[in-house]
Amino acid sequence: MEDKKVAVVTGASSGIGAAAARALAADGWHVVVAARRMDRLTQLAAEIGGTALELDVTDAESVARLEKLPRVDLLLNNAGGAKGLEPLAETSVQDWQWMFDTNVLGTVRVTQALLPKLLAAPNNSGLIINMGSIAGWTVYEGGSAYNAAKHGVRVISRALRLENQKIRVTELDPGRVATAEFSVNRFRGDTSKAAAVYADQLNLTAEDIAEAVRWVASLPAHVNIDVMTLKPRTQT
Ligand code: 8X3
Repeated sequence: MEDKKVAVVTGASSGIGAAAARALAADGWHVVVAARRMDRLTQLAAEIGGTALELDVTDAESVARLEKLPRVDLLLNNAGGAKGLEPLAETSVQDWQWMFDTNVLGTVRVTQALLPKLLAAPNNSGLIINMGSIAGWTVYEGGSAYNAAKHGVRVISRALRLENQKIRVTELDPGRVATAEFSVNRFRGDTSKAAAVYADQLNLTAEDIAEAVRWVASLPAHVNIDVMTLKPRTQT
């Protein structure tokens, strides 16, 4: 890793995570790309000169392996997602558990594992960027569990910001971003339902969010961007 600054990106095997890893690497960061799918990660790490690390944010033992990284200056808590779009009365507790385990507890586990390294970053330059969502600010039909989980991420971002003034904490809250997997996962593999979410609409791309990550990470250590909401122009 030479003496480059090190960024850890969770959920880096696709979508916003992969795009953010590429953008950070292009800006000179050594990026540790972490996720479950090692085949994709190995390819991405080779492309950007980074390190691939197998990570399941729902598994404490897997997360504990992050503690062995010698240096971490930036953590992008990006792993997460939605499952289902049913009214609350029809949701399954398993889906609630999955959404809380990945989005909320995944963020907590990874943050706890890497906080000591982030606090040790030179000149208080450590930075945590949490991937929130406009779902953390509003509630929509069928979104109860995901909305609750992303509201939870926002509480985590605010608590970390209050409690750790030797590092910076930013939450990015994207609206509609057309990525290959988010809606396919939400609709349990139904690709035509997933495609309909973005059809005939102005959408953001993963690269748009990656550009925000790159910019926030490029700022000097005395600047904290607390929250940034990103939407396509026509999403109000
Ligand atoms: C994803 C955005 O609007 O589908 O976080 O909840 S939305």
